[in-house]
Amino acid sequence: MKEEQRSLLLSSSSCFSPPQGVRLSYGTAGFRADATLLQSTVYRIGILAALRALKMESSVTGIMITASHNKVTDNGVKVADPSGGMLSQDWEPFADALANAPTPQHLLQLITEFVKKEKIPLEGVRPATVLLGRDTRPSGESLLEAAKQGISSILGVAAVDMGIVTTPQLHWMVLARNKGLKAHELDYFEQLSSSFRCLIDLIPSEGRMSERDLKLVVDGANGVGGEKLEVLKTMLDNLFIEVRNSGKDEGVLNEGVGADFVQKEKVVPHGFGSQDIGLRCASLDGDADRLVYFCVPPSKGCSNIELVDGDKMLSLFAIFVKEQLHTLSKEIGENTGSNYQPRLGVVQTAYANGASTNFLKKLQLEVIFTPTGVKYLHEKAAEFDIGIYFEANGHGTILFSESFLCWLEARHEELSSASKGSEQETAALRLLAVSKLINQAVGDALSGLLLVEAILQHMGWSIHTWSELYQDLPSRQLKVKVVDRTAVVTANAERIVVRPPGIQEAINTETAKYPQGRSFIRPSGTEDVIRVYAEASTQEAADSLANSVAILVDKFLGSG
Ligand code: G16
Repeated sequence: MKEEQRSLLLSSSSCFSPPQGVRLSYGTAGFRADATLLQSTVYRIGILAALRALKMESSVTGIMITASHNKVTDNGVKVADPSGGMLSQDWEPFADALANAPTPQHLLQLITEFVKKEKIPLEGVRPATVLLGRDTRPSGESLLEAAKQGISSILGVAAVDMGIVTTPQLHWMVLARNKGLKAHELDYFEQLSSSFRCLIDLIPSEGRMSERDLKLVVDGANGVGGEKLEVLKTMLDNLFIEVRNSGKDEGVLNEGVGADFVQKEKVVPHGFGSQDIGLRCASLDGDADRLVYFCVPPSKGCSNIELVDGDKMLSLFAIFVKEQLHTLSKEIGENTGSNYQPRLGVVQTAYANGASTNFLKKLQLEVIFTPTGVKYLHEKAAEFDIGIYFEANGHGTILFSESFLCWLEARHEELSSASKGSEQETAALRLLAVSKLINQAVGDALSGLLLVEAILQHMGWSIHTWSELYQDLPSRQLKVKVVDRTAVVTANAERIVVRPPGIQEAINTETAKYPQGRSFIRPSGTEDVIRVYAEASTQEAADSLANSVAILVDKFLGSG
């Protein structure tokens, strides 16, 4: 490493000392903590993102300053790889080591060794870029400055501030820039609105919905998603969106609002109530990478909701994609079509409601399980020609492989010259539009929402028809604060606990008491808690099982 580079790193890092007595670790989606603890971590992640951009042939990477669903006083940092996806997992230990290096000298040594090991070309390379974005948290501005300092301490790497954006917008921009495409926010909105329009235009006019059914009320979690949706909705025809909790008024980010609150508590968010009975409603999370739908049923009192979660979005998308693939494979007259059978697969986690997995299997889909965290689900989904992944919390997308898209485009050309307007050509067009609408980099609440809306209009379905695809098993999620959450070690895609010894047997004994009982625990990677999940044949049973397992967690791990 050149002397100029060494002294640049030493002088800039001396302004960012790590917090005393705190060990930060790279969790489910990057680092998260109280915002006051994060200046040095974010500065150091700036260095990491710059090195990653240089390593990957001077490409573009990204940094997003957000703590997503966590409280407003927290913040965090997520890294977008050149693919637009999450940081490659083999760099996570380096991220951990960087965040915890006690002095500038230790930091420099770590970087020098890593650069050598990874053969990162520091000198004489083409310039690389890191795109920066942040959500609406007040602490975001100064943390973004810290990230900029980190990036500019690596020679030859430029930081480009994209301002306040959703997490998926930032990931989308990184992917677009690396593909040599236009990557501004307006390009993102135009791509989403034009592919949505294309899907709507392909619906036969006799199947069109009435104006009332085209209304959607969205809870923006008082965050960036609501703000962006206000812009996007002006570019849409055939959909009337009313945004509430858009962050413009008094409301606090994620407080009694947002997808995480709605999905976990199963109650209406602030600003919703009896006036919404019968309407289709949706909720975004704090950085708009998660989406859930709900409606306020008249019978249960308006604080309870009918939840339509990520599992149901996965099911809806799977039905639609399967239908298009089936149509595409049909023969047309003399044309026997293609023998190519694309592989369609779906990916879930242990949180997936048991009823959803049964439903997907009945559709004869290949269902794969991974641990929680889109980084795991995304990786698995990318192994299919079309891979659909969703966490029950509403985080997910549909991935199309490059080879499948090439085949699809060629097939569409063939069909449009041989049988323009045929159902096969329309199916090909629909799949092409879906691949443009749904974010190929990461789960995206805004693009997911438009795809849900387009499919519901295509099917002529209400939210109730969608919700009734299958009946969810009643479930309950709880959080338990313990002395040390890292004492819990899981296996088999987090479905069993291997440490502390004895706890899995105790969970099994409790679970066996409940018909259709299932329960698991896992340490959260975004909050300092153990998460408990339980499902059973009735809500009372699911609540009781979750409570018993929470007591076991307390007993085995000690309350924190
Ligand atoms: C992040 C991850 C998700 C994960 C969630 C909760 O979401 O991207 O994949 O489901 O955290 O993780 P945990 O249960 O480990 O706390 P977000 O929306 O908070 O960035």
